[in-house]
Amino acid sequence: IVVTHVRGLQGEPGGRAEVAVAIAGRPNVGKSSLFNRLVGDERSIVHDVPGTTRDTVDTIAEIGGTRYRFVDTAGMRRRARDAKGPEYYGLVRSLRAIDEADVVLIVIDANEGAAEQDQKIAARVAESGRAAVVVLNKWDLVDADRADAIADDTREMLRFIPWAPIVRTSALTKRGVAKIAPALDKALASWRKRVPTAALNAWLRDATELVPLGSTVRARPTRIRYLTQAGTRPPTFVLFASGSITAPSLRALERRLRERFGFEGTPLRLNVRKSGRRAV
Ligand SMILES: Nc1nc2c(ncn2[C@@H]2O[C@H](COP(=O)(O)OP(=O)(O)OP(=O)(O)O)[C@@H](O)[C@H]2O)c(=O)[nH]1
Ligand SMILES: [Mg+2]
Repeated sequence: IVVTHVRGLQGEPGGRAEVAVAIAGRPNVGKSSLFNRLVGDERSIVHDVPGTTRDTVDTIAEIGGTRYRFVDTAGMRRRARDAKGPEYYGLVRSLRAIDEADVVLIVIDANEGAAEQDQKIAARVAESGRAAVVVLNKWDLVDADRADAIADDTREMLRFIPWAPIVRTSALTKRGVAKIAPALDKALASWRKRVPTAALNAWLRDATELVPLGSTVRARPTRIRYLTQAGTRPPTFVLFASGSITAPSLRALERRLRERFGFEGTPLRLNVRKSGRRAV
């Protein structure tokens, strides 16, 4: 018996799994323009595939050697229209697309800044554990003296996803658009990354000395005895600790974990398990 071809993950002969991308954001920020810049100009659009559970059509395109499936969001391919108004309808559809995506492109009109709706999108991204890249579009309309303030305001508004890189683009002039695909790829690499247990625990021996874990049990400070990465997409860690760890301490640990291992573009999950001395 000769096997003539191997089916890929998506059921195509020799095909690789596509990366699912959702382009989310408020009405009029430039989602369709960016989408057209990203795939419309590409000679290599592969095909459109109907969503199985939605009345939408996804687009598959190859950019720089990566196959992407753009998950249709409201306002991405067609104009949003609904009795409740495009703002509401767009948000609902964006939230659904986020859950179906691997990575989310959050598009913001740089001239208007991030709004409450963008915070909701960011919160959903963090909650559903998706990778993300933030795009400040219409950068051509931004005066140079406002650039830093706009970047700062965006960070503050999107504090649920401080790990997301921010790319400045103009779909109009095409400036910065070429930086989007590499940023998506980097975020995805972080999202899928696995750090060996030995490397984590070597790091832990130094890190815990620098992060006060706060909580004490009978005046004895909490110790993390052991750390392991239990999963990816997003990277998920299990910490075996002698007691509870305060939220600020956990955030400090996450910061140091990121500094050491570089997880730009992905949320991380840190699960704490209390373990007795003999547990590990
Ligand atoms: N100056 C400038 N205008 C832009 C840019 N990108 C998009 N526009 C304009 O902004 C308007 C909205 O662009 P769209 O791409 O339709 O925005 P959208 O987010 O898809 O909008 P909805 O589908 O309604 O949600 C259009 O008039 C575009 O020409 C940009 O980078 N700079
Ligand atoms: Mg649109």
